[in-house]
Amino acid sequence: LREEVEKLPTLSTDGLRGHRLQRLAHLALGYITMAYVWNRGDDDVRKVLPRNIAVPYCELSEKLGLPPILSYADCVLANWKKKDPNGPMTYENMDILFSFPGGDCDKGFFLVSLLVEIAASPAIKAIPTVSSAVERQDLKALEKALHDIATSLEKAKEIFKRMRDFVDPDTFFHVLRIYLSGWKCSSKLPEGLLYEGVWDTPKMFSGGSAGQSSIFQSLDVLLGIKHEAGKESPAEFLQEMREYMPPAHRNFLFFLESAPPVREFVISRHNEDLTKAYNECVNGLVSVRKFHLAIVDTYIMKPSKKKPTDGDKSEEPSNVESRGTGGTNPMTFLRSVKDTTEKALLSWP
Ligand code: RCN
Repeated sequence: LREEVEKLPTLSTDGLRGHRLQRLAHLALGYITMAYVWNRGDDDVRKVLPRNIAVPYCELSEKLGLPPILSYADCVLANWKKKDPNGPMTYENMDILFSFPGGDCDKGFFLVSLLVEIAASPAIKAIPTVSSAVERQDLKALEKALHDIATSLEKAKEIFKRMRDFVDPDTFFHVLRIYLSGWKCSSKLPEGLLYEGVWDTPKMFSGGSAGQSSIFQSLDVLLGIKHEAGKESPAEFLQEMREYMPPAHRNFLFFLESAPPVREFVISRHNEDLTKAYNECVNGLVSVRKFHLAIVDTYIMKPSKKKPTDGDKSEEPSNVESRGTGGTNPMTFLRSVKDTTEKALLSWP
């Protein structure tokens, strides 16, 4: 593959007309880059991305406001099509555009993630309704909008459960996880990746992570859930992951920070139905996060503890074994995020 990549011409990005074509090209270059760096997923890694790929990739990344690494916005949000264009957006009627080795593991992982986003999208649409209800002090409208968010979260969790039907834990851990890894604080590329012809020094970028999804970050901001702060804290990681989102998502989160404070409003009203509706949303998030913890246990912790079988020389050193795709310890991070969410529940009376 590397030989073929090195032979590719340096393509101009000027001919990519419109956002959709640019996003598609960014996705393609992201796949080429991950494949070039990680190759077979063993210790034979490359620390230099050749200029014929690096130059158009970084140019396009700049235009799109996305990082020059495969992100959630690429492999999940831009990596799908409908089989029958007139059919529904269901697993059965969809496919991914680009794939990694490991059979259908990538399809299951990316499409289920996408379907979770789709199921949670009514919650995003309810956000302006929540804000205006708080502004107008319309308790009934607020209660209904919060209830709609909770319902949408329940549906998202049901879809999330399908991950177990389509994604094999060992293939995820040993194959797909490697290709989604980044080069920030990476033991394999400790200095990062040199984008030849673009920068004189190597640059570090994180691998894909669910923290790059704007849905759950939006709901945290809306509900006034503030994650553990400090150096290398969940709050810091989540803030950093915003840089990996499409600028429209990043800006949405930024403006949401100054929207009317829902949590304080609910507390100030001492209204049972309203408090319950708020808690229903928080519980919806807790429930998704508990399930996410179970998924991390199945797909990262358990496979990382398995003894390598005879002849399997590709085992990694133990310090990186339990890492998720984002490079952080996913268990510690998610547990803190889940605990903070739980603590946001309001007591009644
Ligand atoms: C795509 C989809 C995902 C994740 C990463 C990518 C992910 C990582 N939790 N989710 N669901 N950790 Cl790149």
